[in-house]
Amino acid sequence: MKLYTHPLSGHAHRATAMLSLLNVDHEVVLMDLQSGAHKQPDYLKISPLGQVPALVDGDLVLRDSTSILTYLAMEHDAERTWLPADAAVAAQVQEWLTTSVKEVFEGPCGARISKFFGAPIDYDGAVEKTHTLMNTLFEPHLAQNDWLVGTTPTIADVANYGYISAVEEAGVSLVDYPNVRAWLARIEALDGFPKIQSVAEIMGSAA
Ligand SMILES: N[C@@H](CCC(=O)N[C@@H](CS)C(=O)NCC(=O)O)C(=O)O
Repeated sequence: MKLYTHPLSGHAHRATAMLSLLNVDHEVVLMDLQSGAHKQPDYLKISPLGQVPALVDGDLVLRDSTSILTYLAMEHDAERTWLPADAAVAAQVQEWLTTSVKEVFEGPCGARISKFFGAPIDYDGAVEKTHTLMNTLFEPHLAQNDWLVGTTPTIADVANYGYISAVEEAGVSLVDYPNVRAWLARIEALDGFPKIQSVAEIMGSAA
């Protein structure tokens, strides 16, 4: 299978992390976002919105990070611990996947792309949304639980990790959220888990 990706993308990091955690053999296609490779006709056949990540496995084409997580967990985890089959647990995982694409996208991801990539997003608003999200949802939940769902890591943790982990680089302190920081460290300690790279590291190494 082929993963179309870019190291600056927290969305793509979800797919990269899952492939690594499950030790799935794959080819990496690095998309040059700066030159607009993701908007070229060939790539738009794979991802009509011109976004990374995308995963191509035979005839299957997936253009969305959380769908890639679902596919990999169902297809490459014989134990089904990353996406348990139990209806209630699977629904709880879905709840957190939706949080990752809505509230985490608007808060932590918004702060990052506003600060570093000039996205037309209100930076202060994204910072405020991040603190609200940490105070109302993540910190209280993680004060009672080691993982977002159940007692072992799932794709819910993988989906939410990247942009929250990267938010301090975007100027939003997590100092008031010790349980969130402990959860991030637990994820990073998982066998095979690749930490998300900082913007400074990637821009530095690209220079
Ligand atoms: N729903 C998609 C969104 C992916 C996404 O927004 N990717 C960004 C990079 S983080 C992108 O490719 N942006 C380029 C664009 O939208 O033009 C997913 O979850 O994979």
